[in-house]
Amino acid sequence: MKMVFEDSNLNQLVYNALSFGTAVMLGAFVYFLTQIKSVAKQYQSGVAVSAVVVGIAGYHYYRMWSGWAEGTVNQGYRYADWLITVPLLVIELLIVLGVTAERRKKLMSTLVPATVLMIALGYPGETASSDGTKWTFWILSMLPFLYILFTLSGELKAAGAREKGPVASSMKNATAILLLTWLVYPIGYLFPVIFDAGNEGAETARQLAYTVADITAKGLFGLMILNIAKARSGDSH
Ligand code: RET
Repeated sequence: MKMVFEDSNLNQLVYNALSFGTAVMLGAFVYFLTQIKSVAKQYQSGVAVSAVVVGIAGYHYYRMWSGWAEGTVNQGYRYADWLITVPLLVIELLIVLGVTAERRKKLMSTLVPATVLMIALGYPGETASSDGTKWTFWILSMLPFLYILFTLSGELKAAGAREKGPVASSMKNATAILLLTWLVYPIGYLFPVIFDAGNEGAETARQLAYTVADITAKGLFGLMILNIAKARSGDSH
């Protein structure tokens, strides 16, 4: 194996994390596919979107992992992955939230462009070498980020208040996972700014943080979406 880092332990740690990420995403892909038919018809597309998200991520993790094994780091795969999957995660949530079709359309028309803007503004900062540029794009990207988080957590709270029993509690779980995992990204991004840019420990921490957050935001969140859809399907049968 060629090495990205001089420290072989850190190199191996990131290699293992990317390999683990690939395995979890591909396993989750198969699982979500088997679950589509287990929910009522109007929620099936929500579970299908979960499968698409982890399928796309599995491919990107495979590319990042094999790149790492050859001694290269391509942050482009992460950003390409987020660019596709983050809008999809928002869409899958809106499908199971139980808002009217009209409201859903309206929410999508602002939230989807906001997610694209957030990721697109992050990339130039992620690949920049100067701290000033990194901070500038971080601040710009935080604006759509905060808008998305406030809007989604407001919708989730409102939806949770409309529901009771298992639907309400699975919505609470989904909200917690959403807020906790999404916060990891803007913090992980700053590791090379807070520490020295060439610090291999900080770079390892950033790769691990992104990987754990991706697994949680896509896989575990997908499970929460499935729980909501299942609880809802029980109600309507
Ligand atoms: C960036 C740049 C710095 C500022 C902010 C960011 C936010 C990224 C987010 C990514 C979410 C990814 C998800 C992936 C799912 O699998 C782009 C790091 C705010 C919130 C949910």
